[in-house]
Amino acid sequence: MKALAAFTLAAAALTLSAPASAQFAKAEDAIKYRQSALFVMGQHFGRLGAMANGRVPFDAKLAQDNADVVVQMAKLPWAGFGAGTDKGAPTKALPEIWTEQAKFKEHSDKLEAESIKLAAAAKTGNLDNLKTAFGAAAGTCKACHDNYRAK
Ligand code: ASC
Repeated sequence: MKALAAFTLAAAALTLSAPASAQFAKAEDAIKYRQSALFVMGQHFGRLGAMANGRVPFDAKLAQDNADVVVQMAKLPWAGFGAGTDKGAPTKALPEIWTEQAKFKEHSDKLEAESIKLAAAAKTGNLDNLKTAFGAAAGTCKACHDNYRAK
């Protein structure tokens, strides 16, 4: 019984820490990983943007599904910005990411928080709620890009 409890706890800890402990064989892999995560997030975020901006009809179920993916994807890129990953593959990541780590983390935390609000807004099934939350989340994308991504 004790062993089972210990095993369950260990398994839970492993699951919870998985995104943050992603390990990479080389800098190139970390760079590809973060770019891939951001790309997938952008695709799903873009689908929400199309609804928020009236380019495609609002579909509450689709909005929910896409926002849920954004919430999960928003957790992933940051593990790919570890020490020594400023070069190793083509990247627009600016050196300030590594010299201003606390500030960079504030930006990523903000994105994660706004993504959660976006998913909550999508769940209401109300387009105006989605528009408001989409605008706030897009603002966090832009703020980070303005500061930490080369033009
Ligand atoms: C997107 C996307 C971004 C953000 C940004 C918001 O859909 O891919 O990077 O929105 O353009 O300003």
